[in-house]
Amino acid sequence: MATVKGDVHDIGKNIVGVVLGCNNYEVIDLGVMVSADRILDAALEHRADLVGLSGLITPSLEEMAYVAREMERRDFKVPLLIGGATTSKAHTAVKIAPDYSHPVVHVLDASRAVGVVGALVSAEHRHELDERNRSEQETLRRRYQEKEASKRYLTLEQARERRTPVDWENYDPPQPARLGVSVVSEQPLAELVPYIDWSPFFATWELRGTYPKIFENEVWGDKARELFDDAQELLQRIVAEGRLTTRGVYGLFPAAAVDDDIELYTDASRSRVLTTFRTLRQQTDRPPDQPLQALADYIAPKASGLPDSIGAFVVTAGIGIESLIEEYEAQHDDYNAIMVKALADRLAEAFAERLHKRVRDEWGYGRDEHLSTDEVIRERYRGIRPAPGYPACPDHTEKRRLFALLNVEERIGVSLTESCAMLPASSVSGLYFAHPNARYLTVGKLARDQISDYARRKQMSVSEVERWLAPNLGYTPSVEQPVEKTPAEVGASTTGNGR
Ligand code: B12
Repeated sequence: MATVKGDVHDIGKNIVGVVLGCNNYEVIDLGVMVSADRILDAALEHRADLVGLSGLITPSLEEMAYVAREMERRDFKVPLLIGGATTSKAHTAVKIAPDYSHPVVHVLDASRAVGVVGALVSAEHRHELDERNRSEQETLRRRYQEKEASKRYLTLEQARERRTPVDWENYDPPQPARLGVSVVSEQPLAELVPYIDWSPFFATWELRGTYPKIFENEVWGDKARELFDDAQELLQRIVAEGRLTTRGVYGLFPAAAVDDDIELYTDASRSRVLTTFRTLRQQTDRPPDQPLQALADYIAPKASGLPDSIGAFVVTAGIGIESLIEEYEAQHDDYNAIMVKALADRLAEAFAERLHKRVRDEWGYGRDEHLSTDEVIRERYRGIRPAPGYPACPDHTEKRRLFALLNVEERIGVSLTESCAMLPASSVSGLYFAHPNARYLTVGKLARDQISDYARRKQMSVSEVERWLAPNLGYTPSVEQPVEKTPAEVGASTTGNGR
């Protein structure tokens, strides 16, 4: 089992490993950021009965399909299991399973892993599961194709004409107290605790429900309470001993929208462009009264002459996490080793929330907000902070621009992998939009004209953009002529999803 190359998330994989271990399976866990070669070499070396892949972000989906193709090329026969937050039954059926002749099974969560693995290693049940899985995947592929064929797209030009209507004439953009980059060298952990949104914490452990109502659940309320108490104990230790270090960097910049791009300027004179963020616009046809949105719609157009601004940030709560995890692993305490990661993720999100509050204050419009912490967690404030990778901005490579803009690695030690995952894992990045109408949106599927326009704007090749935005393509990209590689060349390949 491994988290694929370029990806750093492993809570889900680790939970599955523990559950399988408890059921007497021997799990060889190769960790995170593992290349196809290493996974498959290890599978041969250990004579594995199954190979399992995990991933959190969409670029990992392409890497998983690559591993499947490599399994086919290297003549593997063992089943391939696919899991992780970014994966789905449909994607596995459409994009991964067709590349490997042997069973490729998507496993939704840890509770299902034991049943699936049990069936796949049993001579009696393997065939039955394989048949059922193949026929289900066939149906999913057909449905996917039908759905895709029925989608209608507007041209990019038409879509731009239907951008989000914003009354710029009557808008007075708030002016930040200070422009430029600021570093939060350490945000005290104790101040972040009240900003923790606990509901996703329970989801990590497969307990559905919102905090604190979850404690009233008749079936798993007691379990949730027990988990919460354990988490509080560990959290107190982390805070008291300062076992995790938080760091953040953020900046506010003069900005203007030019079509779907957002230009950032070096100073208030707006004479020199510092960098440009590229946004993507919805293109699937919808009723005439509905706009086709892009995040750039929430920044005042350059032609308006309004002095608007945009913000950008990266926060981490994962510095120092390794020593804590190693401590628990040395005691064979898998439960707390996973709990540490779950808490660091919560602290990273809490830090993002806390920093957003501070930025709204510095921007001016947040000072008369008067929201309780709970209302802040429920995002009742003005403005949004979309994160590259989320449905409003599905292109992970925009993080490279963001990291360069804020000089993130040098300032706070957070780096990007070849798939644009952030290291340490418990990190969050995003942009700040202050307009009161700004909303999270889903870009959805895109047509060929937008992809080639976007590629031109980003100075990337169309095929490269197609690889990064694979889940958003509303068409099948033209197949590139495969280049025959010798095994040695394949082994030497180090490029990630830019492959
Ligand atoms: C918690 C969370 C985070 C946390 C933790 C992430 C981390 N440590 O890596 C934080 C807040 C830090 C975070 C950050 C980001 N996130 Co986030 N995050 C989530 C969230 C809400 C839950 C994921 C999770 O931990 N689930 C709990 C675990 C236990 O579940 P799991 O991983 O799916 O594993 C289960 C199954 O999948 C299965 N399984 C997993 N692996 C395997 C392997 C095998 C072999 C098998 C059989 C089964 C199996 O069993 C597991 C246990 O049940 C999801 C949304 C969602 N609801 O899924 C978004 C989500 C994963 N995040 C997303 C994104 C984009 C990001 C960011 C890039 C955003 C940003 N710019 O800051 C960053 C990236 C972080 C990084 N380091 O690079 C996207 C990813 C999809 C995409 N478009 O790329 C999601 C899907 C949100 C969305 N709807 O867009 N995130």
